[in-house]
Amino acid sequence: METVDIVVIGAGFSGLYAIHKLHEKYSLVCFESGDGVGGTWYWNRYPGARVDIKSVEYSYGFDNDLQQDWSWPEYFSAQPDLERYANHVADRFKLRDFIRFSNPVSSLHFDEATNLWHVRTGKGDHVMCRYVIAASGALSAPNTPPWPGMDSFKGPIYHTATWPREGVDFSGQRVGFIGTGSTGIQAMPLIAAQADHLYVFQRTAAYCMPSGNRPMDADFENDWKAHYPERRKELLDSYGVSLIEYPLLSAHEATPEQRAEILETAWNSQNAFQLLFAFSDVMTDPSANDYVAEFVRSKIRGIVKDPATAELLCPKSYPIGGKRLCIGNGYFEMFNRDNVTLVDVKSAPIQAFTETGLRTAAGDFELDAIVTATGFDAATGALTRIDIQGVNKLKITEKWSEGATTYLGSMVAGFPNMFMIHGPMTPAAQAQMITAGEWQVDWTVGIIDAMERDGCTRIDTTEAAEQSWAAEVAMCASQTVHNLADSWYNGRISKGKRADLRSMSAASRGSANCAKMR
Ligand code: N01
Repeated sequence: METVDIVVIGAGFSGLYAIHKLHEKYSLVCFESGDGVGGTWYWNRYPGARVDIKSVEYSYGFDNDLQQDWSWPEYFSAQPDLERYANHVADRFKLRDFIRFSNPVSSLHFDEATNLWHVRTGKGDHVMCRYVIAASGALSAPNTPPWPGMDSFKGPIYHTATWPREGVDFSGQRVGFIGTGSTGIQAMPLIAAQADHLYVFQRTAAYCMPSGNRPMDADFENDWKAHYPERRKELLDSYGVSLIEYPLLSAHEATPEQRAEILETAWNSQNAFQLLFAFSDVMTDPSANDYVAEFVRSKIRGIVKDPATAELLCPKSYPIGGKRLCIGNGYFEMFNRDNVTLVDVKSAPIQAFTETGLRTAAGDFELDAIVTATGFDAATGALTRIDIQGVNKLKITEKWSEGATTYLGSMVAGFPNMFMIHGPMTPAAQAQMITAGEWQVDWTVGIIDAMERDGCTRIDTTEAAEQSWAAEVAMCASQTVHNLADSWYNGRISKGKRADLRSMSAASRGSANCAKMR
């Protein structure tokens, strides 16, 4: 049996950085379930996959030569460029030797007598280690609702998060698409352009603003390269780990003319999410929020020619920003195509997959292929799918049976020496995940270094600390509109997931800086 100091789970962006930070001082192994690096940007290779934060920000800041040398071809990078970047980093910093690919961790058992974790994997590896860093991703365990009859469908079923590497040709096919979140909205316009017909099965309409993606502008890039050190610091010191100018004007204080002008500017800003920061109270006051929500509904009615389709596409049941704001490239425009049909599965839910397609309460749809973009078992899923047993053989699934509890999203009481990056109740995708991942890894490395320096063998948190963090997260959540929508932020999407504020990651963005201070 092998013994190392540290096991890292996952070779996504945080895992790669953890390897880089630690491998010279400690013996280390990283287990990765895919056969390449990049995590999210390795798996999510569906058509249209693209980040919605500017790549000059959404990139590593730990090495100035790297950020000076690298050039992003577009403002908001597409998946192939992000995967290429992850591979470049793995090669440049010689990280691959530490990674065992296609080798998912299957169990983590803590041995109290030795204070060691026993790590077992799908390929049969058994490694003992002193510390575990779970960089397994907040959005990495795909969610597929268990529809009846899925096995009977004769055509292929794709999940966007496990898209075939060789791509899919939908030419001449009738395609059914389930899921109208950030992923679906990116993928569908490209599939519609190729398929014979696209049926969009919508349960909840989405707010979506234009991405404003464009080829990289040399002056913009050079300006960032000239100011990287101070901008990276600004990112780390900022509330959401992304550079945003926070407005001071309340939507209620603005005159109707000011409101119209500010919202139109935000819509055309080519800055994703700008609508949520159009006024100071969009994310905290439902009545202020409604000005912005109504503005987006008016845009949808202006873009989509068929009034009935437009009305169905208008989100009305939750505030804008309550779920993640989607960023599109021609999503609403796509519904003006003759080969796209919107199907309302809120009023007439999907009942089953059939041999030849989908059955909803309103009737049968004949399809050649079905795509699901039904999201993730977010925040906890990547961990609860591993058999994790801590002190007294306590299983993580039992510990979290009433909802996830963590301290700072980093540690779980009863699971010593195990650290999570982007764990439940961290900001996760509410922040900019590469930069947030860097500071969480730095913080974790600081703890490990201090333990080694001081001769400590075991660190744990307490249930009292978890409860106080849960209270802080709940307090932040209660002040935002996130609580007024069902989404992966608060666990109210995955079947069987406890829907309470304790599993809420979105809310902890406000607490993120507090976490950085401790
Ligand atoms: O997943 P989602 P996603 N019947 O959970 C629907 C990040 N991301 O993969 O809203 C019918 O948002 C569900 O319907 P409803 C980003 O953080 C970033 O799209 O629950 N429909 C919803 O429409 C994002 O938030 C980028 O009623 C069902 C959809 O499936 C996160 O990943 C790009 C259903 C799931 O939406 C997740 O996004 C992509 C059912 N039984 C993703 N079950 C960028 O950077 C679920 N749905 C741009």
